[in-house]
Amino acid sequence: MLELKQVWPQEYAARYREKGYWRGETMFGFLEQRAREIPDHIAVIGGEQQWTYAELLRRVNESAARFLSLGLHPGERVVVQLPNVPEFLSVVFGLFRANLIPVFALPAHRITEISHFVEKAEASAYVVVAKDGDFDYRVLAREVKARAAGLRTIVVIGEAEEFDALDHLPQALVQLPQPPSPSSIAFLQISGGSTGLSKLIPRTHDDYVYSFRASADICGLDEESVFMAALPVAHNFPMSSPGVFGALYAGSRIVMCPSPSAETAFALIEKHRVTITGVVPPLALLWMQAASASVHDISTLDVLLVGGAKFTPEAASRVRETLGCTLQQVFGMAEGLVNYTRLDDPQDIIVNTQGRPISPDDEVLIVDDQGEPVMDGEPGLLLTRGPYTIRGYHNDDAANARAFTQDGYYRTGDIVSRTAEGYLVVRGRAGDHINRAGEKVSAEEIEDHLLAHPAVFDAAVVSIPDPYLGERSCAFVIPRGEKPKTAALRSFVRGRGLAEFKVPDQIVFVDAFETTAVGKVSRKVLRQQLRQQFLKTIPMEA
Ligand code: OOB
Repeated sequence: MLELKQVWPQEYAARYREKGYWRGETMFGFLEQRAREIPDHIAVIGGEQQWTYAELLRRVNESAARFLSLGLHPGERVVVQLPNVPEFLSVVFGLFRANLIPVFALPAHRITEISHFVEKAEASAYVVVAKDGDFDYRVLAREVKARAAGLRTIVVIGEAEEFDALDHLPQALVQLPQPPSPSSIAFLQISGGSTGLSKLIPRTHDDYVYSFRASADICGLDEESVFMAALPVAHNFPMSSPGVFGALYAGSRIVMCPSPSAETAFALIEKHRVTITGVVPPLALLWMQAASASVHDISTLDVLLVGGAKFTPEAASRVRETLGCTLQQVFGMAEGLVNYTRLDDPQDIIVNTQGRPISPDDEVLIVDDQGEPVMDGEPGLLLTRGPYTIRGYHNDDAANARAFTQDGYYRTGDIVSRTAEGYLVVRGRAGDHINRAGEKVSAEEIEDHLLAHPAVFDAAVVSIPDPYLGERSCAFVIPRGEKPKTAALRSFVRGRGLAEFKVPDQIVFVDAFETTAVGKVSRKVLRQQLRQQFLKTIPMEA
């Protein structure tokens, strides 16, 4: 098994400790402490379940013992694919307690993504819920098992069929391990995947706890707050910005929302008197539209975080009047850096910027194509390093060579400008992914799937502005022989076992791609050309 590590140069690590960012807290340690301090406070509500902090801790210890009873050893990796249910917390903190390493998959991921995570992380186990809505994760688990030789165990929450039911595993005899080093890796998060398949992001206890402790503070969470997880909780935004982890750190109450539709979310906001939640821009638009006709009283909501993709100033300016709460923009990434507008910022900053970094020690460089810093107000490429931004991906030398500078800055691929007050405005993106309602889709990954179809000679996937999704994906395809049907091609891609959000929204057949006088153009230039042509000839609603 490859070692998991994340190493900051000595002098940085020393500074981050000295300044009190890294306090030696661990993922399990802070929760245990909270359970000691406020055992009877409600920690999480989901469906019919409601657990206090003491109850959550009891379940965490139980699931730690149960995972170890399977013969899993500290340091082994466990792919976790769970929807927004309270068990997400008992499983994940149970893994932390057992010094096992969760790898966070999204509920939408399918065989292609899951087997990639299992393989890249060398995972020994995979945890799923039996069913979520119509989808049966045990069917997916069977496919994963058949494909991933190294996977020893599949653990199911609920009716397990031939797999191990977490609740039925023995929990008595095992000795739980000593707490891990705070500088060790707590889990693997997944990247948005700008080139090819998602990369694995090793985050340490020290760095991650800092990011959500500080986030909880910036977002005003305390023991009176009720945080609702509306987006899939395995994503970095609802997990830690301030997310469910920030909420637990602050001793708040969590409400697990099974679907982010306005209907479901508003009903839960009313029922549980939710004070703060976070959504992606397309959902914010839907919620704003639904609010006036809704029968639910959502007046307890104080703060709506919006992030994951660009929120237009026009939409941002309507949040207060339509939803009656303060907007907090958040611009973050699973690799680290997170920016927030502050709750007491003037309206102009809240509406027109994507916030400023969490930490005084977040270093932000905005440079031109030559790597020279640009002036305030000018757009440039965002590079960053700091006390919770990674210095490298797991098991991916090629990606590391591309994504990090010699002196350890992460190349975010985002084009931003900085205001005189130090706030960032997202202006665009240099990389070739589609930001589809906050879900990142790699053009290259989808092109590879299209190319596997016998009737596809070549394919280029680009992002197109979309009034609802922010961006949608459009695949330009040169057919080989007879043109395939659009629906057949989309279902072919879906049939390759991909998250639904990656299936091209639109397919345009063309006879050829332009070449330059010199010959073939790069994929990047080709995608740009196709996008420009498309925008010139086809109206946005097409
Ligand atoms: C969040 O994390 P990821 O890893 O799924 O995606 C990161 C990328 C950023 O590099 C940027 O391209 C885009 O998502 N993004 C935004 C944005 N927030 C994220 N683009 C424009 N405006 C924003 N407000 O998406 C994420 C992680 C933590 C907190 C919030 C979002």
